[in-house]
Amino acid sequence: MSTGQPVLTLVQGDITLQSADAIVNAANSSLLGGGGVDGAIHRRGGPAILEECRALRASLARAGNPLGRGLPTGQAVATTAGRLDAQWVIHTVGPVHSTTDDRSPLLASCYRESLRVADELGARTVAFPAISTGAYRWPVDDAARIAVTTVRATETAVEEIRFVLFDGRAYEVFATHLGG
Ligand code: AR6
Repeated sequence: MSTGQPVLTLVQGDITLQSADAIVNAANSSLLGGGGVDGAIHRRGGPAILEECRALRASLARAGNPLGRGLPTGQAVATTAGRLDAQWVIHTVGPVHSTTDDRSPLLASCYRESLRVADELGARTVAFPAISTGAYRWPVDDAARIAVTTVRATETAVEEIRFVLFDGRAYEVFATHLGG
């Protein structure tokens, strides 16, 4: 596996309209869909994604997943991308932000594990949303710092890592961290 430095790029918009080898979903442990990016990916990608998610859940249960509740926080798995302009969706489960315990290693793990899965698949371009910054309430500035420092520190054969931010403020915050 060649491990040059990936190019980090930034786009403001809807991640479901991106063209990439793999699009990362900010999912939840159930893998059965939800709101935010997750809802948008399932809506635009169509039912094939949910079908594979159900099969993955079943195999996680058979494998004796200790939590017995699907995909643990910080891990990642891939499915088809259905009708999205991508080959795969990589589903990862971000941590809910906490003011009492530091869950940043779990957020970093989402980026690292997603890139590990991307490498296994042979993906060259990977689009990430700002994991945990919506329903899971992670402050965007801290989430952007963790995202950027983690992908910079991860060895990967992925050639382009694209951050896709829905709103202008998140875009500006990520731009600051990428520029620094
Ligand atoms: N494209 C790009 N970014 C988006 C899009 C989109 N189409 N839609 C929302 N965002 P969230 P989380 C941004 O809530 O915080 C779901 O119900 C959004 O503005 O999607 O990891 C799951 O099922 C925010 O900045 O993910 C889980 O239960 C960022 O994406 C839970 O929410 C992440 O917001 C996961 O929460």
